[in-house]
Amino acid sequence: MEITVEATPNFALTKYWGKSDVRKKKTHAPVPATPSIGITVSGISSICRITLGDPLLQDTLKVDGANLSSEEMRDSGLIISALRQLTGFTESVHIDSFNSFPTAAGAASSSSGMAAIAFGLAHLLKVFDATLSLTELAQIGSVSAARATHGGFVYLPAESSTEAHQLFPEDYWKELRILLCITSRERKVISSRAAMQLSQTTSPIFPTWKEHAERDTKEIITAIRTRDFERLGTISERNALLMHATTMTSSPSVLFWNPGTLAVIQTIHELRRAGIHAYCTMDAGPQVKVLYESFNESQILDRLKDTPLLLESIPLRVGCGPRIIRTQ
Ligand code: 2P0
Repeated sequence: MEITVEATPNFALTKYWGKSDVRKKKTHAPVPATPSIGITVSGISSICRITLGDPLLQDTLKVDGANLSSEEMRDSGLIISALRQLTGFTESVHIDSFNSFPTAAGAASSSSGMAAIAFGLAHLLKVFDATLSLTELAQIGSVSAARATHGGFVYLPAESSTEAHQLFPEDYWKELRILLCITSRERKVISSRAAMQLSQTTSPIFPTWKEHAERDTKEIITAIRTRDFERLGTISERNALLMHATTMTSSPSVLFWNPGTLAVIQTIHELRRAGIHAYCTMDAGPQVKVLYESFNESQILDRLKDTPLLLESIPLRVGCGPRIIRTQ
């Protein structure tokens, strides 16, 4: 049995950064310490082929053509174990996953990768939402993947009892665009998981971050509801900067940015001073996601052409959740 699926990343407008002390009751999936709102994008994706094989073989996972070690397979292994417990299936699992964008570099590849694995396996094994929701299954592997199991604008509460769910569908705000500005293709030196734990345990501003994260998330929901772009952009940028401030003030300090990150942020600030509304958000890596409305696209792309150290910029739209490409 084989299935090929596609899932796209979910970029946070307000960030999940830190874990709660509690876990999901049924699956022990981690629960975020801060609520987050993210957009599932279209234009880049993780494509994942999953095959079930001889029960005597070991599970395998390849990402972008390279075999991962059993240590690196930990997150997908947790999803597979949860499904083995639930359904009793005995076959080995073989996953071959490709990202059309840099892996583990702050472009949310774990959100799309884990969402694809959870979605593909749930379909192969016919585990539907009544037994175990796809959202919770993905969250076992990576918390942000819970958001990537839905399309459009997705809310992930900081609670164990409420799941990530869609607030507004992908066609809700047709002019909204996200420009993925790639400033490095290297894997990051510290994982999101380790960096957020460090922020949570050592940054003196973590309590302030948590407080603002809750407020920002409430406010951004209103901004989306009223399609108030300036408000959405302002809150997103401030929320990202505060999240990065917690990493910079950790012990030891973690700086995800590179000179290209700063160059893009400065260009966007210049554009704003010139009256063009565009805003930056960054996740756990050096890439910048620029939020803008479609009618400003040519001016923004034109201005960014001259930005030093920017390797590539990819315009993205709001997209739908995972889909099946082929079953065999
Ligand atoms: C987010 N990030 O909300 C935030 C913003 C990065 C910065 O979710 O430990 O790979 O697997 O739950 O989901 C990245 O963290 O971490 C992330 P785990 P994950 O998108």
